[in-house]
Amino acid sequence: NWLQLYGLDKDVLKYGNMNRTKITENGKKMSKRWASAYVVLTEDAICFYKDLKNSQHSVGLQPELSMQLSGARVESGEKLSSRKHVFLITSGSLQLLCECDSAEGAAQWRSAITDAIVRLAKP
Ligand code: I3P
Repeated sequence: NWLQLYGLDKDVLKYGNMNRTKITENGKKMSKRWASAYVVLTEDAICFYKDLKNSQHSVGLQPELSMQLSGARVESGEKLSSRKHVFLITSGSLQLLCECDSAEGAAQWRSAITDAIVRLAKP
């Protein structure tokens, strides 16, 4: 199945498509470059893969970007974009702005990511 294609050995809590752009990396402000991504949330990380709709080459694909969720934070990103349905994930020195195609979708992602962060913080 596709989980094995991705070499994932962790439980997948949520997956789907969204757009994303880096806001800061290594604490440095980036110029925005939105890209569509296939996103997989596990218990300790959120991984952004090249959008499968735009790629026939899924086998052995590594995530383009992955964020560790331990100590991460999720908040509204509305001040950072003219787009609707956005939220910001901050993990270490990386800030990623994510855009979903509906308010409901964004709320579901925010709550799933927040739940994972809270679980990781529990002793
Ligand atoms: C940016 C591009 C982004 C936009 C950004 C623009 O222009 O239009 O999509 O972000 O707005 O600067 P360019 O392509 O010339 O770099 P949003 O889509 O999130 O609004 P910003 O400067 O207000 O961040």
